[in-house]
Amino acid sequence: MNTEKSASLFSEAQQYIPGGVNSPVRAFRSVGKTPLFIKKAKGAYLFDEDGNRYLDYVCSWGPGILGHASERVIRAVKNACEDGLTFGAPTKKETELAKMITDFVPAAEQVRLVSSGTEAVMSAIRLARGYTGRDKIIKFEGNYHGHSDGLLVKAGSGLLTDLAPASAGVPEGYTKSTLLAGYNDEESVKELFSLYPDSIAAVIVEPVAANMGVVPPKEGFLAFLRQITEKHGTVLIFDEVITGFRLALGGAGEYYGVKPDMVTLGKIVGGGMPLAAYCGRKDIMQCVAPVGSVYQAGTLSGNPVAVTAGIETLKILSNEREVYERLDRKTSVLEQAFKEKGLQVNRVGSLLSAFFTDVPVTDYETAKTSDTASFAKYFSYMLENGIYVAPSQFEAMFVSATHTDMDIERTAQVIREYTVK
Ligand code: KE4
Repeated sequence: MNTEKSASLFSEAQQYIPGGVNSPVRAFRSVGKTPLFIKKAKGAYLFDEDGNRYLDYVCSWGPGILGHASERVIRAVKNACEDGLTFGAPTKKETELAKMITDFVPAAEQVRLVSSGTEAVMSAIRLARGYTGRDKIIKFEGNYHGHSDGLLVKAGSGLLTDLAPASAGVPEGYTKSTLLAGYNDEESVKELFSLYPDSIAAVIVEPVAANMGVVPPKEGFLAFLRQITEKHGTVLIFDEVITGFRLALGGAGEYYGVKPDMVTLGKIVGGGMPLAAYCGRKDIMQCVAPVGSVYQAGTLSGNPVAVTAGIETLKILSNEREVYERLDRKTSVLEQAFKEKGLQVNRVGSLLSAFFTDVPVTDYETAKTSDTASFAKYFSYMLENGIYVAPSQFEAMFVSATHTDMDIERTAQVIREYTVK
């Protein structure tokens, strides 16, 4: 496969952009390869600058549930552009999208639109602290919630308090109020609440972890979090930037039947445009400026073009809800193929990870037993077969509505023919 143009574009990009990319995972460093420069995408396929075609299981890290360049979304976006790109003033479309979110997402009574998942999570955490008057938050090892300072804490083993930052440039003080528990480890959460019974503002969790690879919640784990946060007057935040509108129209909240106090959304909610949201109980959301004392703002928040893409995407998903059953069935075919290779496979709906380890992956510790060198060899094999999966063992595979049964069957065949090295 000729990738010369990507290689030369990559070396040029590195002169002007750190690492040649605008988000680290795109640099293909953990698989030791040169990233492909994508020229265009349509349906389930990406086309790189050398003219190679790839069946895409990254789907832009989740937004692409309808496949790339859905005609209806593109048409609506083109029309919206004709009316102007941004006004910095309220529009009725923002109300329309906010209403759709309150209709579909069980916990959403009010919504604030922002421009990225990081911004949604950063704002939700500030709001939970402002609402409760408390400082501490609990996050889970292996969960990623964007790159706001207080959430970049060094993962360690088991229960940790007084955490060190996981990134340069984050002052010690910024992570002192962040507590770390074990994902699926109820005892570690109980211990933190016994240490700090009245000073934890929020627990934030990926209801299905997808940033250590896909790790589903153990039976009852989410209900346990709901119960212990209720008992302590702590805000429960489901970070559904990945699972929102992915697992079901109502996301993980609907899928598992557990209602948090707040939800953060991104990716699908913007239909692939820079749009995200935080939402939740009205009494909490009413604490946000200009109504309340918790400040949050954004020049391009609720951008009319991005909102148009989001509205059109959610309209399609809400009118064709059988898409979720189809996604579930297609992804189960891939799950079966990976299992035949003896890999550890975690799947929830159209989210899937095959781990190159021989222990079941149920948390960060077990995820870390994966052989990343073996994963890198698999990644190269898939690429040589025209299949584009995430360039990291610790990311998810995403299936879109445009992956045909033939695409899925071909992928399963390629997986079955692979010899794990
Ligand atoms: P963004 O700021 O990247 O829009 O969203 C941050 C975020 C928040 N919460 C969850 C659960 C997330 O998965 C993310 C971002 N996801 C990664 C993929 N694992 C985005 C890809 C990237 O960093 O380039």
